[in-house]
Amino acid sequence: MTDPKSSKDGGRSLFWGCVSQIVIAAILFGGGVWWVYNDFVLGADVKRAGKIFWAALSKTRQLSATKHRAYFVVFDATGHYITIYEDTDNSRTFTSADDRDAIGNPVKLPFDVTFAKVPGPWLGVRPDGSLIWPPEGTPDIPSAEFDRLLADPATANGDVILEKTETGERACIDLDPVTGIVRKIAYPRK
Ligand SMILES: [Ca+2]
Ligand SMILES: [Ca+2]
Repeated sequence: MTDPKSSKDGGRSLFWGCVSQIVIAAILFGGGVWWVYNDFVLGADVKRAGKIFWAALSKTRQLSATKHRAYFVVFDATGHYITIYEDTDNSRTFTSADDRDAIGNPVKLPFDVTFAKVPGPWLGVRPDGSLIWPPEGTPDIPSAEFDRLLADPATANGDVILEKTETGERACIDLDPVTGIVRKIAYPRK
């Protein structure tokens, strides 16, 4: 026959065992949620904006290579849109004579994300893939300098910086003018 006292103790220890398991599960779940939030939700818009810019530049390089003509990524003055233009007059600079490419409808950045810094009003790509940097634009940041500045979020910089106005989250992008590639996209936290 079961001793009613020990049965009561057993029930109590079972209860506390369940409670501790629930607490551990809650901590693990909370940690998991935080990890997911930190890695996927926080900065999701600037990450998406970085990919949009990367895709637009890749498309521009592809057009330049296949059509043997310079093409331009043109930044809208509001900082929300980018459009691809052809160097129609072959001047190797963006002018009013240049046509917007047929496929190049303006691409909008995610809500509340803007270009906080760009090389200039436009960025050109030669048929060999190298970049035409706007002469009146902000000078290229060399890759070693980009990496050095990135070590401290307070000094982080980029040839292109995308920023979410509400949160201040940033995507800092390093371009290599010789190869024309997006060398690195970093997301420094302030
Ligand atoms: Ca032109
Ligand atoms: Ca650079």
